[in-house]
Amino acid sequence: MAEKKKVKVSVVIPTLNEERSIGKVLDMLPRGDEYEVVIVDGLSTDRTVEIAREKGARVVMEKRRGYGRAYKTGFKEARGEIIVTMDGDLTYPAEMVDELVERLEREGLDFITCDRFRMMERGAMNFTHRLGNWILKVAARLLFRVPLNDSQSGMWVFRREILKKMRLTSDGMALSEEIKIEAFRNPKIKAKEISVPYRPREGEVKLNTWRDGWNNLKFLLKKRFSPGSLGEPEKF
Ligand SMILES: Nc1nc2c(ncn2[C@@H]2O[C@H](COP(=O)(O)OP(=O)(O)OP(=O)(O)O)[C@@H](O)[C@H]2O)c(=O)[nH]1
Ligand SMILES: [Mg+2]
Repeated sequence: MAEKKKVKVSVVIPTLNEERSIGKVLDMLPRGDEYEVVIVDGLSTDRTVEIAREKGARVVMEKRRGYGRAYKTGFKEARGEIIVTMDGDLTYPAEMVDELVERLEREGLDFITCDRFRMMERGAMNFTHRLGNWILKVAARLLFRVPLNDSQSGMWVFRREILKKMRLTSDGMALSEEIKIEAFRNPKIKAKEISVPYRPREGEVKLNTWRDGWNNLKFLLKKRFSPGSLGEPEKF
């Protein structure tokens, strides 16, 4: 009997009511035995889950709220050696997955984070979000000495094995900066930032500018000065 081919790449996407875009995102992703898509759904009340299943994605339900919580659950479900992440809202270039995976391998990298700012399309981000992103980036650079242009990007490409070397605690949006800090601060992890296009969102905005921005800043301060207060890191 032929052995089942091993999954090489798991694309993990958290979703909360993304029915307008999730189908299009899934259509843009590469297909084949080497790939799997894991949708981590936060109990969407629209057709997100139905569409994702129709398109052949594996859907994992995570009723506990939060972007970070969804990803930590998704990482445990992923079977691929390489994990790729993105939003379900059509903002990130799903068509670049292959190219980025190839780059990770060719350059012997462990972690890639995709910078959204250098190639951002018109209308993709309003002024307030740009300002918030700038403040958070400067804070991350000052507090952790990480050479990031975009500390909040949600598109990462990494080897699953490095999760064991990371201390990931955030259940919220702050997981995005936390995973980058963990990757760039660890001398055993070869990390790089690469620019990709970033497009206007489809569907309703979920981010609460002031609440999430402030929480992300508070998180950076706690991680720097009182990491014990963040709780137990996730076990992978
Ligand atoms: N499972 C789950 N997914 C979530 C949750 N919050 C957000 N998401 C999804 O996580 C991804 C990122 O959230 P976004 O709302 O796009 O956040 P953002 O990109 O910072 O902001 P906007 O795109 O401007 O709204 C999207 O695919 C959301 O549907 C949650 O609590 N649980
Ligand atoms: Mg988004």
